[in-house]
Amino acid sequence: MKVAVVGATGEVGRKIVDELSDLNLKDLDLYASKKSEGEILEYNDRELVVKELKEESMKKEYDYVLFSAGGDISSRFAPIAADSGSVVIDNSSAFRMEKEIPLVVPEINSHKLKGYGGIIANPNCSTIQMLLALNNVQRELKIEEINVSTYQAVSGAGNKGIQELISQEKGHKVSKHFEKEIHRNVIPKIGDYEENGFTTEEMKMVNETIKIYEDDEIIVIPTAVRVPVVYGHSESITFKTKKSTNIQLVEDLIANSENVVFNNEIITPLEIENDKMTYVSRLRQLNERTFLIWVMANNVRVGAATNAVRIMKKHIEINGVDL
Ligand code: 11C
Repeated sequence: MKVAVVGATGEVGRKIVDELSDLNLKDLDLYASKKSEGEILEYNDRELVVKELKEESMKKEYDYVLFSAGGDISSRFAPIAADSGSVVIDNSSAFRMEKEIPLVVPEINSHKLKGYGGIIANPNCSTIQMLLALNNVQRELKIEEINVSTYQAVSGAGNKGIQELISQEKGHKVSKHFEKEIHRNVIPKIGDYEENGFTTEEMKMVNETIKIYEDDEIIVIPTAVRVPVVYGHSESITFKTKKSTNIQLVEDLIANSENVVFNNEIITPLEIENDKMTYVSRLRQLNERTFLIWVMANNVRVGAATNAVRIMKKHIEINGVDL
């Protein structure tokens, strides 16, 4: 099987390469921008040399090409790869809301992968962990409304976000990437403002939820906030079910959701630096339809690389691609 990773030297790209280890691919090409050309990345017991991404490189037919190099690179190069016969798994927001492009969290809507070739979109990190946590609740009880506030790590903005926090921790005051100092601070704005006053990050949570759950009626009310954490997005969620229920049933549904750990012990971002599970705790009940939870996951793993590689593995499983 032939696989390529585009954006291999980035924060998510490196994690994708790591997550592909258990497949022990013989044919793995790594691409990045010219400035990373020649960089060496370890893959199992091999050293792979990063190549510069060119249109020609995407004209080779790969079984899978995983993109994590931003929306502009995906918009330009992913269609070339798809037209050349490769299945593309794209981590950017470039194609997510296109009607014919599946937006996939395999534990939730893997049926979208059956018989499908072309571009598959990987959702936004804060959406993925929220929908994984609520997956079984939505299936069994249907959710009327999700009210969510996020506490998002700086790595959501890539390595430059991490570097900005580290440099401010050392006393440098410059804020280049975040519009306010992030060290010892919180910033209640991720992305740009849209006309309705919500940010692009918040509207991703609204629109992607409707598409992934295939539920036009579900209401998502988000506030997205950046916090000075390196890895791990946290979310305070209040949700209202359509059917009346009880706290024990909600706990059972969450605890039995795939790749979700329900645990009322407090687990914090520092403890999940390389973790692939979504953690749910602090379950509380307000009334027979309203519940509160705290959700946490590693944003560059569960929210990006792990989901991308899970899409690829599920696509292989469903469609029987030879390894
Ligand atoms: C953040 N969620 O934490 C963003 C990063 O659409 O894939 C992911 C942006 C995206 O800043």
